[in-house]
Amino acid sequence: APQPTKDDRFTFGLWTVGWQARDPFGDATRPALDPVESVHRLAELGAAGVTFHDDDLIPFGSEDAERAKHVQRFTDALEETGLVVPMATTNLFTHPVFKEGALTANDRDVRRYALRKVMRNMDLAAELGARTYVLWGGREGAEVDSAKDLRAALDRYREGIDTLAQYSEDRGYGLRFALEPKPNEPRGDIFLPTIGHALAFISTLEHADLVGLNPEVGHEQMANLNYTHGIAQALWQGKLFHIDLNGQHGPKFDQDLVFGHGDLLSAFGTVDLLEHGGPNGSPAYDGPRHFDYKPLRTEDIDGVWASAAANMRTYLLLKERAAAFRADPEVQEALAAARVPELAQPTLADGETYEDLLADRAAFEEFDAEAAGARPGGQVRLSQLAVEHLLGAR
Ligand code: 3MF
Ligand code: MG
Ligand code: MG
Ligand code: MG
Repeated sequence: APQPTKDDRFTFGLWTVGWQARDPFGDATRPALDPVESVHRLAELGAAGVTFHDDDLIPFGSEDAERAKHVQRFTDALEETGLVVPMATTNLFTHPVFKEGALTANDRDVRRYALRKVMRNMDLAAELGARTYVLWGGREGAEVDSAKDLRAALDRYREGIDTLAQYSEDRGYGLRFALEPKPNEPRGDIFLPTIGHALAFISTLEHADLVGLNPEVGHEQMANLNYTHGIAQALWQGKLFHIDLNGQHGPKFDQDLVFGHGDLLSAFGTVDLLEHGGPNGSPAYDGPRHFDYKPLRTEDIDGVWASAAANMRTYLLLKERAAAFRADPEVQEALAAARVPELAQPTLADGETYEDLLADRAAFEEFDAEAAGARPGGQVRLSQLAVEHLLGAR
């Protein structure tokens, strides 16, 4: 079985393994985890890095001296293990101050406080060498449509993100920002609910070049969307800055299952895209493979580490299966039979104009639509080949 190493670039949020399994109906089932222990355990398991919200590392409201101690212990652990921090983010959702929003709160004082909270953690992120800063707007939204000026909310969202990007540039932090779409939970409706909404929003920013996406498997599936298609468009637009891998069983609450423990065939498609979706079958994405999952509430602390390992093992198994799928001559033949490679050919020939197309009688007047409509699709054969590779039957 494949063993994860730092070369695989697997990363975990401190809040994932550190989740105490408090949910809206029940108390914590596990004790708090020391971030320093998480760093050591994740390193032993083969992870390359960790990510964090400010409050995962430094409890909300800590005094400066206390804050420095937390940072020092964490930095020591990173040094001891060689783990890196490629991404950091801000908790703009737990404290009651953010109950009505953060960057888009009606209350201007709250918006100014939220910006300061992000900027302070950007300072730390830059100090720790992070390249990406994630913004998940969990409280940016509403339950009551009339309680929010929706156009003003988008103005303020844009203002907030442009201000943060300007801060990073002026301070020389060189951070890239990754917006994380989610349709709902905790708000009834969250702004920028899907990859598509976020991409459209980014195009309006002053610092559009510095802002991309951190799409999460479960979030897109909660909106009944195809995650692989979503990240494919983000890649196509050069906007897949980071990724939150996990598992989800369709549109319901945010499950944050282990990667592959939800829609497995979709996870296969995602890994196939990430690892083989680039030019000539090269990887399409070169950032960290980041897991944003929650160890099930039923698990004890040993189960936490087992579930962390499961994410990486499942990814590597899917990577093996995707490589075997791509290398299988029968798959290559089935792809050709389904005319998959033909889609890369431009519809108009080099130099051809629409006038030439209008003059091409073979394209229309003499085209046999009945015959073309009767050509075999070959799609089920490809689907079955993928299933058989996934099952290890080939
Ligand atoms: C919630 C999430 C968030 C974000 C996190 C990272 C708490 O559904 O996915 O996790 O991923 O804020 O930036
Ligand atoms: Mg999530
Ligand atoms: Mg989730
Ligand atoms: Mg996430």
